[in-house]
Amino acid sequence: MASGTPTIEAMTNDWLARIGAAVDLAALDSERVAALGKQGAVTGLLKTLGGMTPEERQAQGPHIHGLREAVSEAIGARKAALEAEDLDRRLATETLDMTLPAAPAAEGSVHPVSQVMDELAEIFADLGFSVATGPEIEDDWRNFTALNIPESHPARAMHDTFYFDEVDAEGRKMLLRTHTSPVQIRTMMSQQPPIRIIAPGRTYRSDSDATHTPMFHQVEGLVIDRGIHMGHLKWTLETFLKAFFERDDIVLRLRPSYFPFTEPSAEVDVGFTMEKGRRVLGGSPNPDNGGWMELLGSGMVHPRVIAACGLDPDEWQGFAFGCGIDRLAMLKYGIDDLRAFFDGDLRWLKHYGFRSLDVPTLSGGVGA
Ligand code: 2U9
Repeated sequence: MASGTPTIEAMTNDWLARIGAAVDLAALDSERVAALGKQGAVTGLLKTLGGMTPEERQAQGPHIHGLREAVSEAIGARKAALEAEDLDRRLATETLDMTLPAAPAAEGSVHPVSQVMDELAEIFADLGFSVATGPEIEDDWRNFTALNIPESHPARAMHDTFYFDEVDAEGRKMLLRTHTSPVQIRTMMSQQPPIRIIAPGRTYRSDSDATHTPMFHQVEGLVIDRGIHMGHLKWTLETFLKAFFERDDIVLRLRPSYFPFTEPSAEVDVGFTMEKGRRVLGGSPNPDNGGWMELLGSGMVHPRVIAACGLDPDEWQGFAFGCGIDRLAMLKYGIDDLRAFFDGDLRWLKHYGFRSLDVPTLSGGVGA
């Protein structure tokens, strides 16, 4: 090595001193770049090995590589020391207030239709009903024939029901269920009475305007037992509606009607009164300050429907009812546009939605 050129040992000492003197991580990184970077001094020295004779390389190589290793190790050790100092300093100076509330995390919200379905399940569970579900694609027999709906009934028409090209074993087109009634048919075919179920879910009809959407949500209820009569039907609906609308002064009116699957059949109206210019369910309706709102359809299950499911109608009777869930949600939560339910507008959900961890409002129960 030429005279005046520092020895490897002197260079090592010099670099170790510089590294030891680095006051923070940024200064240490500057030393790392100055020594080991692409243009660094130690890197430059390593490059000189390429121009040496084999003998020179054998003599100098271990020293130069030793320098590089010593510098690398010193940088690693200084880095760990500086990081530890930094942590000690932060632990000594920073405080953590464990009593502060956690920062709010972004969370989704429960759709009003889902909320109402939860409430329905809870109210009817208190009355001994369980929730039954079934497929949305159904066959003609379960959706129409078993329910005593005649071949000529307008509901079967192509323009009212969504049919598929696929056919069932009898060669009849499969369809999107037009009500949840096939779920009750399936239950009656597979379980022995007594039966107490509600069947909530999506239903489909070829209908679209301000008050109808092609997909809507329905809940139907079915009770099959011995000695069931209209009194059981009225008490059940009254108890349900009082719990759902959280008012004790709900008044019901049963109006004679006609459905193929029930006999006798009744529309169920609920009395409303005007409060601050709005219709509110509950209270004694009089023509000056309220009226009747049609809310449900109901009736005693037709003996032909009971027989179609393989039960003896002389032994088993039952009542059934049906209601639109979207409408229940609109009435309870003051929502006035049906179509907004299905727009998927997050701003709307933020306004009308429910906190995801909310339990249905009626967790106190209605049986007491
Ligand atoms: C079986 C036997 C009887 C279910 C019933 C209604 C009356 C009814 C409508 C209300 C508004 C449908 O959503 S809506 O358009 N439903 O009026 N539904 S009785 O009767 C059944 C169901 C299944 C085996």
